[in-house]
Amino acid sequence: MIPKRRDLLKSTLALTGLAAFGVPEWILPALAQGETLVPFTDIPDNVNFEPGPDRRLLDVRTINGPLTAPERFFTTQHYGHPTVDAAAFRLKVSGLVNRPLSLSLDEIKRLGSTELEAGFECSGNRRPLQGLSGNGRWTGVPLKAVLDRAGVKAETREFVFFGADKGEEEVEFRTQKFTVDQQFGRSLPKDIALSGEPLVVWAMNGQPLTKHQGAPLRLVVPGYYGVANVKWLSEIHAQEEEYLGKFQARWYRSLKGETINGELHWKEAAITRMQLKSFIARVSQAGTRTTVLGVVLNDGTPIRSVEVQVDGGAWQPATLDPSTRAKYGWKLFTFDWKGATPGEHTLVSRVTDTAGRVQPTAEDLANKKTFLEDNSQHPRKVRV
Ligand SMILES: Nc1nc2c(c(=O)[nH]1)N[C@H]1C(S)=C(S)[C@@H](COP(=O)(O)O)O[C@H]1N2
Ligand SMILES: [Mo]
Repeated sequence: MIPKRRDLLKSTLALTGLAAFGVPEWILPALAQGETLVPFTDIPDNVNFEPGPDRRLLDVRTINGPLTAPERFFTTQHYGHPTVDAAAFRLKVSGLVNRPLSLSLDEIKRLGSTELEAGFECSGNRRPLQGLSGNGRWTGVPLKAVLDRAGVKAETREFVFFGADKGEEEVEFRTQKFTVDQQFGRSLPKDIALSGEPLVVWAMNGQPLTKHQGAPLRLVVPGYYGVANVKWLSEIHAQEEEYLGKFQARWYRSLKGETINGELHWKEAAITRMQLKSFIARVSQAGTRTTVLGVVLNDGTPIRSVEVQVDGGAWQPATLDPSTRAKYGWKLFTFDWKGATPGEHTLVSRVTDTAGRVQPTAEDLANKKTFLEDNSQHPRKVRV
């Protein structure tokens, strides 16, 4: 469904509070001045952006500022939304620590408070919708402060983060299958966990986390795919051995062919840092002007350039929105599309980072077997 102008206008009004976050006016759509959306013909009309009470996709055509409002932020998870009583809530820290902890929300907040802008996408996010993506300003305490309070023992090699959500899972072992209770769990190596960057957060965009976002507490690992950001965080376990739970070792992994010394090697790897990606989110017209707005997501490496190609022509430079400069926030870009003639067109964007990585084409990813981590250039079909 193409959002009706009235709905867009409503969301724009709802977002006027964003001025508090320093959103420049130029990025907000000038609907009052007769702006219209250019339809995307690669998005079907009947998409349900809220396919269930606990699932939501962002309609990227409604992006009109750097931060994604909580009621629009995409949401997905494996076992539904557990209810966590914030008053009775305790975060446990166990395993190879000198002082096992059981902290109330207030005790956690007293460990410190910091803010960080971070955007992320689900590793399964892909064309044509690209709706499993969003950007927030998170408030929380560095994970390191929590772990320092517990005193991490020298033998620790990684930390496992468990959510309050669980379900029954079949675990295969050779010719056997066992059905066991599994808590949602993800792990991080010691150096990343203690780097000072991951946060244990309780608020987004200045508001307490919603149930969708993992209230009362979640982990945010800047630069990583969504799966690292454990919601309804309930326990952190320090251990020496490698965690091989379903969502760490099996459900989220990539299988890619890599050519090393002229030979193809098949590599299975866990889903960790976001691969460099851009996509076109919205095209609008106001008077004689046609503006393309797009999104960049990556692991935090600075961006060198974003380019846009129209109907297979030359790559032309796009402009990065100066209000989206946060290292780990998503970046927005705009492109002034000159000479947009009525009819069908294909627009595609390509981002390059300062490490020299260039967003790959779908062809470049031909040897990626699993659908996760699809950061390929996305040719967007539009009708002017
Ligand atoms: N506890 C818990 N945390 C979880 C998940 C889950 O199933 N359980 N799903 C992960 C996945 S796959 C993604 S993409 C993000 C989605 O976060 P969001 O719903 O806030 O957008 O949460 C992650 N954290
Ligand atoms: Mo995900």
